[in-house]
Amino acid sequence: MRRVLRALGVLLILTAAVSCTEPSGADDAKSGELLRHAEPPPYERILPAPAAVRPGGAGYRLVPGTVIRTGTGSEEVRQIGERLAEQLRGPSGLPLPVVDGGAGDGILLRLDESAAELAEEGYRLESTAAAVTLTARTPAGLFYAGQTLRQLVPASGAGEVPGGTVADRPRFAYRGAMIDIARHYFTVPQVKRYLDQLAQYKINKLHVHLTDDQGWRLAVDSWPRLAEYGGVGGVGGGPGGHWTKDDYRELVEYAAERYVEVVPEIDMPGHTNAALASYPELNCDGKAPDRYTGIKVGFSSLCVSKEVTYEFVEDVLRELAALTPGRYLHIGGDEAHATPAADYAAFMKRAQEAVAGQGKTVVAWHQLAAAEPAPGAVLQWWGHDKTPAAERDRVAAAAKAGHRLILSPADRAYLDMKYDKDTALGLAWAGHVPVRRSYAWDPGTHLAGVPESAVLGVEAPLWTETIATRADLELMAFPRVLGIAELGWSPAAKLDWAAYSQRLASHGPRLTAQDIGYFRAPDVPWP
Ligand code: NGO
Repeated sequence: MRRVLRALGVLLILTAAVSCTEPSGADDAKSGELLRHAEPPPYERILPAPAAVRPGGAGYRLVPGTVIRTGTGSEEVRQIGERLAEQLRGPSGLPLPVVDGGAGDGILLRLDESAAELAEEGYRLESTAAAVTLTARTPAGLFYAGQTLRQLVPASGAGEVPGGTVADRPRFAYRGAMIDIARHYFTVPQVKRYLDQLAQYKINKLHVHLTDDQGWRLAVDSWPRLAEYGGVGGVGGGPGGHWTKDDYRELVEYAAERYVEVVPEIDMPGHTNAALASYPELNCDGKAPDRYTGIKVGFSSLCVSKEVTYEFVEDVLRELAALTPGRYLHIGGDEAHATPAADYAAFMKRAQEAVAGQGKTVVAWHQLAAAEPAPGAVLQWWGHDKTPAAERDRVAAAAKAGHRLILSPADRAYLDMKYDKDTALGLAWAGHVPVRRSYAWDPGTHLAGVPESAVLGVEAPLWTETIATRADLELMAFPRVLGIAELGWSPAAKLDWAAYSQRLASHGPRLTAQDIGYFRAPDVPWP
């Protein structure tokens, strides 16, 4: 039986090699027909593709006596070991106790701060008959080594970690996903679940869009009506809700344990109807509008000429900064169509000063390039192939002036765009975004005049005008968010649709095993 299986495996490897020679330039529909599933060999299945893999030699067999060794001296390494054990116990069915001893067989976690050849978040994984050794310079690297190991262990049942070596490091420092909890409210447990799903693919930033016209979702002590009144409702008039400060802290802590930094966004000066509805004094005419449950954009604005507006901005950002250990505060700045250009520039100047006053770094949507980005401000590009040249040029000029960019091209990285005409959920203002289209671009060369050195990384935003449940979220995010994770992590030389689509397909059963309701996109050769 085993020989038959092995022969089958060889056959599959051969067909994989053949299918990988297919030109990746073929158009979307056509390639969907051409590719058939050919299970890649284990080290080719790792997603995101590692910088370097060298399969070979005897592998390490997981047995009932296998232990995870975290050495002595670091509580953090111990925690990483405990969490890895939890993640491996389910699929393997083994007890996998975590022990202090550093020497012996088993799964070894080694933090080696002197390993200069390993990058900040990089790691090395070696699997031999004697042990699987994970080595990293930082705890984050060790965590990622563990996530790679998870993918080398069979999806179910004990088995073997095939022999070989992975030497890995990320291409970009910022590998993000965003969730909009303002249009439809999502709870902290729901967001934690998403975060867990993302962290295993080495995503390290979670941007939370906390406020918009339809809802204000975070408690602010100095302006309590924001959440109490402005947090009620949402698109379509559902119940809505908001996070208390403890809820937010809980998410931040949970994220940190998975080496994810939370990037909170308070969208200003537009997208502020929920705040304007909560406090009449924030409106130029002193009258509070009704709460809003539709999905139009660009109609609201804070009152730029009133001093109380800046008291509000400073209070909110001060309280938010105090809750946020991460370095970034995102202040929105998109679609301020109800704010005249000069007012916009004046407002963004003060909002950026308020961020700096809290010792944080500004992130804003790329419209900030039309005003004056403060030194060090990061711009988030959400344009698309048809964005006018003047707007692109402004962003390129900002990059030239030293601003780093997060790339979220709407016609590639937006998870709320429909896959195709048959997708029931989602929007289509940036066109349809099939899985192949969302993957097949290179962040290092995507924007003319923006060299790779100006690219901080990538982010896949999930706007929730049409997304209300965990099932909606998973259907739109998966599998596209995995492609964005690979673009953020893997070296440019490894980006290849034919190989990626086989790799992604091999993750189908793993997603199912985790009960992730992904879209079985027709352009992916699922098994
Ligand atoms: C735009 C808009 C959001 C919408 C989203 C829908 C940005 C940055 N502002 O993206 O308010 O929700 O499109 O796709």
